[in-house]
Amino acid sequence: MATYKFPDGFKWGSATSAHQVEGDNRNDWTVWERSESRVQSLKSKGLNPEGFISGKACDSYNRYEEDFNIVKQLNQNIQRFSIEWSRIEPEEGRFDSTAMQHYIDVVKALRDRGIEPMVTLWHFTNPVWFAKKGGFLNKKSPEIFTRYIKYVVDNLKDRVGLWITFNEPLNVYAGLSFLRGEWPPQHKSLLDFLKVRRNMINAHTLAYCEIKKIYKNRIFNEYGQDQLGMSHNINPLVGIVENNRHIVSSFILRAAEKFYEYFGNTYFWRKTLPCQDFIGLNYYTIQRLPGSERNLAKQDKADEMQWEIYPKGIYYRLIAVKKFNKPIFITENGIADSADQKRIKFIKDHLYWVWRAIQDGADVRGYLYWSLLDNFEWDKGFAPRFGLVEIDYKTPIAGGERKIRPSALEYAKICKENQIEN
Ligand code: IFM
Repeated sequence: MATYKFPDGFKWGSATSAHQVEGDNRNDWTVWERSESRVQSLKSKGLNPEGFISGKACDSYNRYEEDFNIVKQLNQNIQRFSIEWSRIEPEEGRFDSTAMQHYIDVVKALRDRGIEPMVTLWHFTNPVWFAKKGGFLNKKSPEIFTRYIKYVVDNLKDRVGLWITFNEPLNVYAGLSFLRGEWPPQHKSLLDFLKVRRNMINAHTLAYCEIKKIYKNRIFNEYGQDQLGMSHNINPLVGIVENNRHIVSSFILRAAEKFYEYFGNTYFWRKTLPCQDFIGLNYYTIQRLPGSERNLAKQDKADEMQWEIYPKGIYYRLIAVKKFNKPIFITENGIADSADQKRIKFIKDHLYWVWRAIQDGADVRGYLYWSLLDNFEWDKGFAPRFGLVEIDYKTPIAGGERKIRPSALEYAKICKENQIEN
């Protein structure tokens, strides 16, 4: 068995998002979850709509201290969570100081436990008033979003040093909501998909400039100025990740691959890189074009999502972004595995490739497993279990009983020893 040591100061943690764990939110998702069309569509597939309504979720809005005690117990020293815009600005232009105080307390609770907060400012959900104005289709959305960002950052500037403006804005949110029409507002239009992407990029750029003004070059983390980034989902196409060992043979498919890469990644980097102090990467699986499928062995499939497990993909992506010379965080990587049989191997195999990328020059500063807790997995409801901590939703206590999974204890050992054995 070999040992792979990570650089001193490497951050080890996990991540959550507000809508997925907090409970009792009131945003465009909660409206959609209960809408007649959504309920009917689930029923027509023989599914019980109750399992697809976020409701109390994990009740982390009230139980965050208990959750952070677990984080501490698991030897993690960084925790990524998100702020729910609809709580902070429940009506347009009205900021709720009680909600803000809540998040100040959340950050304090992390700091008190010696855990670095990484704060996401937007993770898929919008206030209802903003959604009614068209959300990120609205030309003014960059200004509207930045007004919210300024309020939050101003309140947390002395306590938080690592910010993420948007989680997976282009490939996941814009794609699922405006191209495939699967997520709210289920608005399917190529043109509007492109507009949403452009507005989100503009919103990030504007927010970046404003946050820089608020910080005025003061430093609130150990990374100096590296304080603001985005989390980009990088599901690569397999032909590309396998370093030009093209599995797809036809010219058209190769062209499609190039187009996918440009649209999914190159365009994003080109537009946003100057306004990212660090790069946040979310990596789960790969995509395959017709012609590059293979018969997956059982162990190569993630149980609940049917996502192919492809650990080396994280290496290819890290090497691909190394040229940008920016610090990198793996802001998400995880597996839905209720039986907890594949999770620790999944983590170790991915960490091995992260380690290899570091040896080959990628400046990776931390790894955050998705997710700390089982939670509300968007349109898939509560069934997929990504958590290091199992939530038993059946117990009468709101937000369910927390049960630390065996893989979490093994991951805790890695966090403590700053190394993996594989
Ligand atoms: O649960 C999501 C998260 O909200 C964003 N990244 C992918 C995760 C798993 O699907």
